[in-house]
Amino acid sequence: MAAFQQRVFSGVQPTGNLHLGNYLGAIKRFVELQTTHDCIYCVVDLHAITVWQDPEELTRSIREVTAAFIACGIDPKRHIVFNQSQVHEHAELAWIFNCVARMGWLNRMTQFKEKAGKDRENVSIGLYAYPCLMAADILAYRATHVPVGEDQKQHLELARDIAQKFNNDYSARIRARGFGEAFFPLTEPLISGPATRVMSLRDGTKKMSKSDASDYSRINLTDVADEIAQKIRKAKTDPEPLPSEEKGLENRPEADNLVGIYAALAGNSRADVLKDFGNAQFSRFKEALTELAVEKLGPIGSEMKRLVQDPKSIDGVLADGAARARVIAAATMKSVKDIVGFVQA
Ligand code: AQP
Repeated sequence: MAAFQQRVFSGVQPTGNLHLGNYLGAIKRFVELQTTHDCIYCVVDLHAITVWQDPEELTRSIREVTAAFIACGIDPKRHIVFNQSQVHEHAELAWIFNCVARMGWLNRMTQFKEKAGKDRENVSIGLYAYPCLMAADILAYRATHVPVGEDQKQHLELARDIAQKFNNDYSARIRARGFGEAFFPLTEPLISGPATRVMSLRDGTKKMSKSDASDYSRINLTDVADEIAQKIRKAKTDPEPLPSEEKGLENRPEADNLVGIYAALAGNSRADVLKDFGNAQFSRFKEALTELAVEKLGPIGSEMKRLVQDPKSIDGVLADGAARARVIAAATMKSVKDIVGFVQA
């Protein structure tokens, strides 16, 4: 494959309370990648409206996700932070990808099946076409790496399929314009660490998610210490003490989840956690987990609350990021239109 400039892209939907899963599976990784890569982090508001969003709540949520990025340690001056709808190239490229992707590919997407459920006839076309927009988000910047939670793995594979088909379909024109064998990179997903899939605190077999009806299923980034303590205290467990080796977590989804959360917050592995807590009762482990979670998340929540008090300054960050993102996306789009054969001024 042709050599592409190493670039990281990822996005978070402004669809409600950000939780520990979003933090450990995605945003914490975004922060770490800043030292090694040029990064573009996007508040994906076009994705959000694939299901109904109250407009005022959406505005609030866009600012809150931006505040979370900054509070977690993303530097919007060195890297790019913006909301998707300010860069129209995302939607434009998504249309071209709608024409590249095949129905059969989208029919296999499990997230659509889960979200649409039995009500398929009644969900938006946007929800179905969501993965094509996601591919456009990434490929508008010809990004080489995308940090995401495990739930997004299938969508990333689809983005690679779209890139590959575009590269093949237009190979002669791509080569003739000096791009070598491939105009789009086959983006690598970055899914690693002990918390790529954080599970609900009420049910260790279900993903922790913004849309779960029970607030006790998740720890929100803006929860105060008492709320964190209460949720961890009430978290579902089994009657056995913790095992002293990782193998002992098999078939114990709740124990596995809490140990994984501890490891990710502490920056070590499940094996390290079990070295310290093997044979401990859950009551002792939950106390330690609460202390660690409050220590790590408390400052983030306070900083988010401080930042959202100043919406003008958040909007300024988004406008500045969008202007810089637009330069890259516009250049990609110009080449794409030329490759596809559109006449342009
Ligand atoms: N439980 C999770 N564990 C690890 N990573 C997770 N992510 C989400 N949930 C978990 C990762 O967070 C990033 C942003 O997610 P998103 O907001 O774009 O969309 P989502 O996956 O739809 O989030 P939710 O909370 O699961 O929303 P609903 O309830 O609508 O389904 C992504 O990288 C995602 O992998």
